[in-house]
Amino acid sequence: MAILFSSKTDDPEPWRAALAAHFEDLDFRVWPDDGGDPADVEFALVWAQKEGALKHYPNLRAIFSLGAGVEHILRDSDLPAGVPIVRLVDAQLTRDMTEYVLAWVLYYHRDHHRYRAQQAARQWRALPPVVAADRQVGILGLGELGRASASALAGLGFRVRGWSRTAKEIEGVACFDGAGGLGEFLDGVEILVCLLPLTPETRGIVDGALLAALPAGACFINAARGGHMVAADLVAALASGHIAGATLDVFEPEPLPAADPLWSHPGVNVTPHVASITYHKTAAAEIVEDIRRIRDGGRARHVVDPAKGY
Ligand code: NDP
Ligand code: OXD
Repeated sequence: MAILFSSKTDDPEPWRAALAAHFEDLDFRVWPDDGGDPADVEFALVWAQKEGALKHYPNLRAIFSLGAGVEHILRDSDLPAGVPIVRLVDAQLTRDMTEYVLAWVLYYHRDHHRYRAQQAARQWRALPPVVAADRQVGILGLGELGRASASALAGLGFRVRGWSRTAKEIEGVACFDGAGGLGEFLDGVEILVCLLPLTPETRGIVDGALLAALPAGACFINAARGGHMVAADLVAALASGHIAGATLDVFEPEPLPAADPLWSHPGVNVTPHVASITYHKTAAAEIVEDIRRIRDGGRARHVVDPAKGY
């Protein structure tokens, strides 16, 4: 069975080994030196493929994303028609994202951003504590990742609310949906976390107006995509003091250019797109399960809707 691997950033070798453990007849081809007959290729594992590259394989049965996001596939205007695109849903990916979100929510909840500033000024001053039950956290996006983070925060006793496209019911989480529910969702959110997919509808959603709808002193964590955030608006909101701190894992472009002022902004923590890194062993097992289903005449479990963009 021929599988194509195409990524500028991921090392193919761990994937080759992980898939070889499942398929004795594996013919693992790495783009662009993929050798052999393109007509043999049944499946593609990709991250940001070259525009039009996948059209070269006439018998492709599914395109698997190497991550949860699929905007890096859908930005290709020359995709093969009718081939399902499958996003990654993996318990390890979800656990790692939950850890990242918990770590930074706790950082802001326990005023570490303020203590960091006090340390720089050699100031010894205890700030009045706020208990978790009085802290309002909001999650933009209640999918695989957002839901897990929201539930974990609720389990720690936070007041948690979440926002999604369609209505949800999640124990311990106040759920809001649709454009009409966004204003009510934002009202009073002191720590905002973005876990949305990047689509035409969500691009630029975290702009000046959205940040202004948060209470003064709110903090922002972006673990989704750089394109969700209007960086200039965030910098302005930090400068005015309305936003007290931001943790950013994702940027446009990536890597964040060395000259970008966000690197040295005292109110910003930068991490290099590591909130949840795909772990090839568990991710490969999920992809193998879907390949088996397709070869048995079924369909993959997490096929995206190109019209929605996720
Ligand atoms: P899902 O597709 O499972 O969930 C997406 C959620 O966003 C859903 O709740 C969906 O609503 C909601 N949503 C989508 N569009 C809108 C909209 N227009 N208005 C309101 N809500 C909307 O995605 P995942 O949870 O698996 O992943 C989320 C994103 O996290 C990925 O797309 C990726 O960009 C990012 N990510 C970042 C990583 C990192 O290391 N920084 C690692 C992994 C992922 P509904 O439920 O109604 O459909
Ligand atoms: C993903 C990512 O989408 O790592 O999985 O960003």
